[in-house]
Amino acid sequence: AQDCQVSNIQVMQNFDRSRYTGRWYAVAKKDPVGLFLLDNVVAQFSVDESGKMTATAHGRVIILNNWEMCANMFGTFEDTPDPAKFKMRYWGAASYLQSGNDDHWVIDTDYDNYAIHYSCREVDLDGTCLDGYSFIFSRHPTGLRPEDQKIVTNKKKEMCFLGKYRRVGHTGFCESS
Ligand code: AZE
Repeated sequence: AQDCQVSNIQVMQNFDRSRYTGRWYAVAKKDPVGLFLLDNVVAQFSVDESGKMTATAHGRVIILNNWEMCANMFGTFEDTPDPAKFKMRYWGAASYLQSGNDDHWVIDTDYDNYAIHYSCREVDLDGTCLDGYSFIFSRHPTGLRPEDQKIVTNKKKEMCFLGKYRRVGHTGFCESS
């Protein structure tokens, strides 16, 4: 569907959370309104003994008075009837970082190379997304394989986010913390 209705966006079929575990490097992102992770974004997904999905993430942020730091974040995921759609409660290791409860949808992944994430924070009256964010993840810090780029471009269109992404650089800024 390309009518930009949030409710019509297709997500990953038969999402397998255990195959999704491990490290993912953000290679591109579409920002929401307000403060957000700037770059050096790496996420690590786990599945605990009870089968619940959890994650940690870090990324460079600039908060308040131009204070640049590495945000260490945590997320827990609440299941929904759709195995690829979650509610993510998230918070920072430090209280002055952001916390919230966002949708967390896995749009597509091959588990071994790429993953496409989508979150709409605010659905407009016409059913389109008014404020949302999205990450394109890769298993490889060097970026997406050329063969995965076409898939990603198509999904960006389906999410109505095409042209709204920025590349996410990895400079090692968050590697020491
Ligand atoms: C995500 C991967 C799974 C775990 C988490 C993620 C999101 C984190 C944020 C963090 C924002 C922090 C800010 C700090 C000032 C989707 C990357 C927790 C949205 C803005």
